[in-house]
Amino acid sequence: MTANEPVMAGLPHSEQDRSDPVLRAGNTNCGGCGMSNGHLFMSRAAGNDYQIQMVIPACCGIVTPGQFPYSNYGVPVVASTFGGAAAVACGLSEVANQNDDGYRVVVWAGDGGTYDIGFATMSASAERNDDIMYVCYDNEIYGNTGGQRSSATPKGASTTTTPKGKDVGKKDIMGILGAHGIPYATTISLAHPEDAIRKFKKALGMKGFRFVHILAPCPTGWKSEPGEGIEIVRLGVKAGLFPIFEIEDGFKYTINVEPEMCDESLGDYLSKQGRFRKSGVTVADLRESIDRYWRRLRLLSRDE
Ligand SMILES: Cc1ncc(C[n+]2csc(CCOP(=O)(O)OP(=O)(O)O)c2C)c(N)n1
Ligand code: SF4
Repeated sequence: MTANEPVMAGLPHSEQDRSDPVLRAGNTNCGGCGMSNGHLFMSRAAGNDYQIQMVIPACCGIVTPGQFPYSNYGVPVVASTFGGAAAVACGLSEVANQNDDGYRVVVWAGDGGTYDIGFATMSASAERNDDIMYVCYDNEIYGNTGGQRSSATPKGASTTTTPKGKDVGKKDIMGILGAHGIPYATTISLAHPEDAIRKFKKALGMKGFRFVHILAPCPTGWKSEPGEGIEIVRLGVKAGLFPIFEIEDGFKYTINVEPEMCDESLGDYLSKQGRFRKSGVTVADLRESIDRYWRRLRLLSRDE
């Protein structure tokens, strides 16, 4: 199967070429889109071991495949409303489990669809412990509609609805998902491929509700260089801004990447993105909340 060859959603997996990655060449994502890297890692992790079906609500990810009848996704995809994503995935996974056809059902959603508009349905699905893997590629804005703020937008970032910079910080989505007591919740760094692929494999292999949170650079909205996305993530992780950790069964916290907590990395993280320029947010403005988060994370990850 080649890029731009028509793909019917729901094609029996026996007829799919499993060497196709989830996301194929010729898609419509902007150059340097972190969401594309997320797809690549999920593809590598799935390999020939897992058949994936995706449910994608409104977001850049549902524009990605291009125009019907062509698709640049190499797996079956159902497009859903924001509010419907987790519920549709729940139905598909019930069918997959009853048919025992080996499909792993994945919701692939942006932060707008996860933190805000699809939040209620996602929470209900997590509470039921539906057998789905929910991936949030978090570009910290509503990218597809021109870059409005979401509750994932960090403090100081300019968006079309916060032109002077957002004055409050980001919602703690990992803490919220952890509080649901789901089998697995994890953050993923695109700058740490081994850890990322290990976690995707782990989540794909598990049953029940799994949550995967990716910080996904968006050069268009972040006003950053397309070639610097991975470096920006590396700086964010190094500075402690995006903690890399897992939560199992809601209580077992494991830190996977130790940050250096250095101000220089935080400064570079900010200066590489035009979205922080207007507000003039400084390293000092962010350091206190980063340190506070880490104090909590260290307590939660302590072995009793
Ligand atoms: C209920 C509803 N509200 C608003 C929209 C318009 N809309 C489509 S995509 C989008 C932005 C989605 O943002 P996000 O989930 O963060 O994904 P991204 O576009 O950044 O990839 C919005 C607001 C919609 N389709 N449905
Ligand atoms: S707007 Fe951002 S998230 Fe959307 S395709 Fe472009 S880079 Fe990716």
